[in-house]
Amino acid sequence: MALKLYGYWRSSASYRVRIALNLKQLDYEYVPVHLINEGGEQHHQAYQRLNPAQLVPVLVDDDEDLILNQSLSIIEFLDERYTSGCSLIPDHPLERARVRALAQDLACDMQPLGNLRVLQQLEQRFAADEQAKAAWVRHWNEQGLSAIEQRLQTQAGKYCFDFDVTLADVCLVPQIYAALRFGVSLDAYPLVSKIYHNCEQLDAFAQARPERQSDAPA
Ligand SMILES: N[C@@H](CCC(=O)N[C@@H](CS)C(=O)NCC(=O)O)C(=O)O
Repeated sequence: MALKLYGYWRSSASYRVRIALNLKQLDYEYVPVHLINEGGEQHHQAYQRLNPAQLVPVLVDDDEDLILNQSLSIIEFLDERYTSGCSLIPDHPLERARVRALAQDLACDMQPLGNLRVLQQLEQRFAADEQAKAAWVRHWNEQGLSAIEQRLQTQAGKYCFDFDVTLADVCLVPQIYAALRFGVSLDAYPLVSKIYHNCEQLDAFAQARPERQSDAPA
């Protein structure tokens, strides 16, 4: 098998790539990188050779001499390189731009604020306890989701864009999974909630769920 995904079961960015690989109907080998055990395997020298930024995911394709980080770049690469499965980025320039903008709202503006290394700094440098860290994560998710709910009012259908599943849905589902984990209620975001549940009905999303990965605790 040529494609290898280095990831972690509960990492949102790895979850995005797993969904995309499934939607593109691509076989891949999943290589777990434990973000907590042994000081965090993302910091080990062997992994830093793949990604000096010490973050998952990384996609490796030995056949193509490819080592690629950044989930959005990985997903766009897969979408352009492989015609199998569904297309995750629409053809029309305006639709493409809108899909990318929503994906970036989620993956660039929301997710990094709840990242493990940010929460570790809050704890180590600013004495934040579990409650304070959860409040921090909830705050940024609620602020981000309010904006996303408003945006969806003008464009959503069954999914974030009524035409089909796109990169935006691939980014939405892992963000909601993470938000729910920290106690965010979806009551104030009915469109977000509907789209999350619609995506969850699809096999590609269900198979990518964190609990279903080989490195998830039993
Ligand atoms: N922008 C990157 C973000 C990657 C990222 O934040 N990865 C997290 C897991 S979701 C990570 O590896 N965290 C490890 C750490 O914080 O030490 C992407 O989309 O791939």
